[in-house]
Amino acid sequence: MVSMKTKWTISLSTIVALSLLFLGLCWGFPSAGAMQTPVWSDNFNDGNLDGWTVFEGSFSATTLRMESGTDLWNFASHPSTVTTGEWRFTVCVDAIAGPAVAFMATTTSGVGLACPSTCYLIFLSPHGGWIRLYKLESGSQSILGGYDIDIVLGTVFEVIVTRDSNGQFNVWIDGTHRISAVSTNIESSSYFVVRFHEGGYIDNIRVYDEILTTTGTETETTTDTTTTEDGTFTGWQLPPLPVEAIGIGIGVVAIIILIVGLVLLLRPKKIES
Ligand SMILES: [Ca+2]
Repeated sequence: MVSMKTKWTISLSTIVALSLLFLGLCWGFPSAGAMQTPVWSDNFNDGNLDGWTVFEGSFSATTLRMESGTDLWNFASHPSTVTTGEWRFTVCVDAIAGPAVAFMATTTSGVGLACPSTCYLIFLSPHGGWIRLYKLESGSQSILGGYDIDIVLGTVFEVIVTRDSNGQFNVWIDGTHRISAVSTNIESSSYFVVRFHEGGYIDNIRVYDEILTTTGTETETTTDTTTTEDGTFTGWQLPPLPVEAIGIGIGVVAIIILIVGLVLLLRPKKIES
């Protein structure tokens, strides 16, 4: 009876070990491409402005977002060469003149409203009562599309801009499709430029080289937004978790499972007497 019981115990532990090994091998190779990786992104949760060049006024990231100073003009740029794909960001409008975000700029030169002088930009204006997509070429402005909206100071907008290889733009504001336009005048980009007047902020910038959004916000359910910093809750999604962190987490779990499986397989067997 003792011998039978010992044999049964060994075979059960072997089954458990093989199962754990199988699980470990499966978990060690997570399916690739589950989430699209941005070409570049910044959520400022590291509290710094690394990668940015402030070329007028001031900005701070101590609130874990890119907060404009209160100068009349505040400009900053980040390298960005994407010309077809998707640009996402959260922007807080907190001054009557309103901010502008140039997502495809070939230069950081220009003055005031004509800076950057060659770019496509989204301009949110409480003063004008609209949100518009502009094209600037050598400082000359033209409106590609827009809509009227009363903007209360302090309002936070979730903006998604897409542009395909035919120059077709689509703009979603807070999940609603608002602007459709076509422009092929500018086909290169060197910078992403933010322009603020007397305050406001931008956060959760993500730039992709392919279009993910075609029907509104459905793809937004898997992305991050501001949930934990300074008590400002602007969405229900989880805080940003990089794909790399998920991969490392899965890898660590897989290694632990493999080790446990190996220990069970290789442990000293009971010798029948
Ligand atoms: Ca942030």
